[in-house]
Amino acid sequence: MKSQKSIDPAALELLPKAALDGVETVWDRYEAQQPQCGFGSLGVCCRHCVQGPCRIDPFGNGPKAGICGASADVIVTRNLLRQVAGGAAAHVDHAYEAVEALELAAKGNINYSIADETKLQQIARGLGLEVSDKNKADLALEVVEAAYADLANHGSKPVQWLMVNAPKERIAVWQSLGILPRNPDREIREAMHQTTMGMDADPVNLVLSTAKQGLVDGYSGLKLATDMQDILFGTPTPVVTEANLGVLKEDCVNLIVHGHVPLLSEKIVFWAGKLQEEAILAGAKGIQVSGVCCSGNEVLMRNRIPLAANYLAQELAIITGAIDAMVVDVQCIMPSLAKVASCYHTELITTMPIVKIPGATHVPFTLEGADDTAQVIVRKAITAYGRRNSKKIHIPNYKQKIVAGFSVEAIVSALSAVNPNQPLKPLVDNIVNGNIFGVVATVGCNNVKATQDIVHVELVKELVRNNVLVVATGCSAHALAKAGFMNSEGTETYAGEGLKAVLTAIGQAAGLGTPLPPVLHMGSCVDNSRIGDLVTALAGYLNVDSASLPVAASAPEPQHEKALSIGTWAVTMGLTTHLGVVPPVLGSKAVTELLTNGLSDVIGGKFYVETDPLKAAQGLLEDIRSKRQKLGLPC
Ligand code: CUV
Ligand code: SF4
Repeated sequence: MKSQKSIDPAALELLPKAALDGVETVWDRYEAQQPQCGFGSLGVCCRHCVQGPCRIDPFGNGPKAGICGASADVIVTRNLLRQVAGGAAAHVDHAYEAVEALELAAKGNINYSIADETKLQQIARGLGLEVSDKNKADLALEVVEAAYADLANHGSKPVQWLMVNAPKERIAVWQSLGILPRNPDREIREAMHQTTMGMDADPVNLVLSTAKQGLVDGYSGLKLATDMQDILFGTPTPVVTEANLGVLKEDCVNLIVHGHVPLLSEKIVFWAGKLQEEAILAGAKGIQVSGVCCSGNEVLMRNRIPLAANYLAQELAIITGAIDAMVVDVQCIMPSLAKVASCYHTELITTMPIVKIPGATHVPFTLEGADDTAQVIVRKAITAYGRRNSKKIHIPNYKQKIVAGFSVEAIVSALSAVNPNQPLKPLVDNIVNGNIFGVVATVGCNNVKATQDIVHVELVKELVRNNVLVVATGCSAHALAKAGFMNSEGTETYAGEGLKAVLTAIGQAAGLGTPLPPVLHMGSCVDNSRIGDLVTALAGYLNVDSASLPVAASAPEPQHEKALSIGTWAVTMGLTTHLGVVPPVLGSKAVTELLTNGLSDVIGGKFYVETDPLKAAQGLLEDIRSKRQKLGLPC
């Protein structure tokens, strides 16, 4: 078992307090689960019918097939397909809510505005819609109609969101493999069907269906969600703020937003601003909103809200004793939060019909009643402030200054300062001349199987030292923010000479007064679509397949099914995709070989599993080097 729980100094400071307060954390429960089931870990346990559970003996002495005859290859791939479909379902559901919000906003039925007309027009043009002098509500309704058409498509047409946004070369590859997704709901339903008892027994066919789910995730989940959210709330531009638990303010009402969909958290941020006076009347200096997980990333990118904690530290945030209320929407919310909150004065508030936690207060969120709900929640936080026990409060004094908000638009605008006519040229030129050796996207979660943040931080340290530009989202971005990779001091400390020179030059040209950070925060998990857009733009500019770019992806500490779907999408984009935690597939040698090797001949990308961050960095550098070689670039 791993020796250390976290490398985050704030987490390390709070763990003894958790023990002292008698509060159990994710790490305690992880220990209690040891040893974890070997069959499950290898992916060779099947519970898809009631004759089971069945398991395959990985050492070959016991059963080689389930009761129905399913082999290890079949069981492993069926399980993987279901996991990736689970992740895709989460993202498509998220996107659907955002489409609905845009529809109601455009019809004037809810109190949300259309904040970014430029983005709306750009998306409409991409969809082939006539933009000319339409008012924004009408145009938004046409975009909404196109989105609903994807979700209600009963024919065999591939989803339009993919067709208009993906690189042409990739579309051809996916078409030849027969994995262009149609209606995303239909594809997810089909994946569930395909994996029930007595269905597909061809591991290769199951892996291809898994790849198709990656595309569902990428275009009908991530891309669609980001597009809708940018139209509604604005496309991010660079912001300066802070990260880690030190952002909590002892003398303020501390309200945490946790989860993923920004529809409620945007309103919370707004009303926390409006109701400051009430907090002051209650004896506080004001209201401090901070973020956990991807809700945190969303309101960070658009509203400069500081990041409090990533996935593994969500309980520790409450253990500071300084959180008055934590409001959650969907995904990555540990059910344990209710028990942790009950040891303090913290009010845990659930808001969604599909996320209720016994012990939490449920305040139902609807788009129509969003302002009322947000006010109720902010006032609950103010009331809870009065119940604080000052003896139980301990806020670790750790935080890092960060620059975030790097949408593709923001990156292009910074680069335009160098070359207004061809903004991508300075980036590409520096990749070509080797000042920037390559680009790696680090994404995804923390996983309790790894020391918190260590894989993110050690991997990225090595990459940027070797002049790799890193773009990050999700809890990876949190980890790197906390570790000081998202400010100009980080450039000084960590970046190799070539990278440092480029970041300094762009920072100067863009009038920032400081170098760009070596890691660009591109947003939440659905904002991985922004990374996809960047990769697509680079491939388009160079007129090459994205699979041949010196670009790779990594989920250093993945835990959620969504991270597997995002990783699968990255593989379909032709990228070598590193996983720093072993996924449950090793029970089949053939499938492991296919995912980590064979797949690259078929689709251009592959998975690369390595738990040691330094070795992983070497592996990714090697991958980038071989891509540079093939493009004839200096290595
Ligand atoms: Ni969506 S999915 S633990 S919050 S990144 Fe963080 Fe990001 Fe993984 Fe969850
Ligand atoms: Fe066992 Fe087959 Fe049923 Fe799975 S589907 S539980 S392998 S009998």
